[in-house]
Amino acid sequence: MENREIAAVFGEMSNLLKILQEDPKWQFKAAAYDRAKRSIESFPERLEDVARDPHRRLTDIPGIGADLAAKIKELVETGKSQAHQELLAKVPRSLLDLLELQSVGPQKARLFYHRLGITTISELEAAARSHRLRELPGMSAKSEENILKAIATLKRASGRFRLDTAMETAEELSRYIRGLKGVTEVTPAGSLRRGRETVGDLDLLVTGRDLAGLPDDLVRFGGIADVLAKGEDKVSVKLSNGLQVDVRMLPPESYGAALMYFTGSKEHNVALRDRAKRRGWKLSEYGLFEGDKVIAGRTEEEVYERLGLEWIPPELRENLGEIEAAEAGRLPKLVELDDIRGDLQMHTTASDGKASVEEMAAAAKKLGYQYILITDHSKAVTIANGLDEKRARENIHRIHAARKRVKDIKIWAGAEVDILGDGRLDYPDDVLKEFDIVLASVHSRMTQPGEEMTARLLTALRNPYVRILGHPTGRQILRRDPFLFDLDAVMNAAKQLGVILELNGNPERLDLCDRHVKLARDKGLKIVISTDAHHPDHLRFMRYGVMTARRGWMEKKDVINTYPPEKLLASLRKLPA
Ligand code: DGT
Ligand code: CA
Ligand code: CA
Ligand code: ZN
Repeated sequence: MENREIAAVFGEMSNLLKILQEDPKWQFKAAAYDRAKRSIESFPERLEDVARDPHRRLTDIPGIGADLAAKIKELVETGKSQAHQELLAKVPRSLLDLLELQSVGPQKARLFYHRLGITTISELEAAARSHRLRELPGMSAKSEENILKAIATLKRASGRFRLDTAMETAEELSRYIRGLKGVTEVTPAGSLRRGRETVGDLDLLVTGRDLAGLPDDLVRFGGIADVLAKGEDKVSVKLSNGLQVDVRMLPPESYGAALMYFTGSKEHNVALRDRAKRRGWKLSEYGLFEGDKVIAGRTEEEVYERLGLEWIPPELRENLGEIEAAEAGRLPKLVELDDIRGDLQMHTTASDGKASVEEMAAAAKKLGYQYILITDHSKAVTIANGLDEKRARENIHRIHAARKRVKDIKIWAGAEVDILGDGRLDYPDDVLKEFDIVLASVHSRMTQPGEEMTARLLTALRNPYVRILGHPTGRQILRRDPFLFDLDAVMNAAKQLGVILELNGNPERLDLCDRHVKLARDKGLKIVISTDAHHPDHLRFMRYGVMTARRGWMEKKDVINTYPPEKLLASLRKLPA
């Protein structure tokens, strides 16, 4: 059993306790399960290995006491937890689906279940449409509307997985396959290789010597829920997290052509096939052919070259101008993860982060960074323990103190200041001027009409202390749509005022999205790629931000956190004298 599966069981137990509110100690127990879930999600080793190792103790893991350790052992050994099953038996299973909806937590699910007998998303939708929800305590016509929107978003998203889930799953499965007999190479293709923000299914390509035994070995992978097809050169499985994986076994002679074909996109492939046809050739997953003769196929580079093209990075393969650019030798030299020198959005225990300034700085140093900006929340974001003016000043002192203790990395004192409903900021200017760099973001009243949101953002940008606009559209992947507003106008204002737009690289957000990044690039705007880390491990989300920037055609020079520290500071808007 994988860590994420164990974490998911604890997450469900917490939710069930909160929905039922039967257990006399439900609040206490739910909090313990939540803590354990978070701890397990960020634990770097497989719990199963720790549990089976006689020299290790699960109770050494933060948030895991004797009781939870016993439950982990039980899960690892039997695949089930008795306590979890008992809780599940008390309510219809489908009630938990409601929690997938943005704005529905355990309290609301409990309310809908107890007052209206709602047990499924479609029953909830019917109740919202017939205006039965607004009668309930704490609900209104507006909250009914929000629930209908959330249901629509979920329906649209169904069947797709976030990039990070797909990536982690692909890496785990690839590691397993690489260890199997005869395998020399495993490469993820499809939308994952192109770095799309969501992935429909995984496409893994495998090559090697004598792969005859591979299908049988492959289906022994622990996380498989169902084998959908098992042939000589293709195996399709469904994993326990619902993700489908197509694994294809290929001969080395055509590996490049196959990699190109299965990387896609389909639109890119179609355009390349036409190009081959115009030259009297045929391009398929087996190679580039002149009549029956293969003229290229072993590597992607040789296929592109024969077609008169530079090799095109997978992130650009959407038939959105990359083929023309490759023909003209004008492909952008895309930004790379190695170019990144620092991270300009992260939270600490001062607000809702899980680590201290020193711990965040130490983790950033391990990544080779030269600087970080600490950006705790301001007071309006009460759910994230935002800081009032006094605590913000204390936090600046704390950051300055950490600066003296941690060598070889610049630690800048910043804030993620809330943009209030009317566009004013959540701190007065005399507090704003104390920070090295101020980031401003919207976290409330996200459903304002478009004109109001546009005016709100423009007002915020005009505040001379705002240097960066955080997660500009507010969307959350597979959960929440972007705010309605005139992004074009906001981008133009940012350009004129010298405000940098953030590409929030947290895989829940990726905001700006790839299309918007491209729009920013076409306008000549620079961006900063930040992780919005709430834990040292989250600094690694940078890879997803970089992939998205690459999908938006961004080069190193367009991304300010590839600059050395002095140049970065000089590239920000000048502060008032
Ligand atoms: P996904 O899985 O929905 O996130 O997106 P992809 O791009 O991974 O699509 P998928 O898994 O259906 O197919 C993988 C690749 O195989 C795709 O990117 C291009 C190639 N491919 C699939 N079907 C076709 C097709 O009908 N024509 C062409 N030319 N290529 C195809
Ligand atoms: Ca796919
Ligand atoms: Ca596929
Ligand atoms: Zn934020």
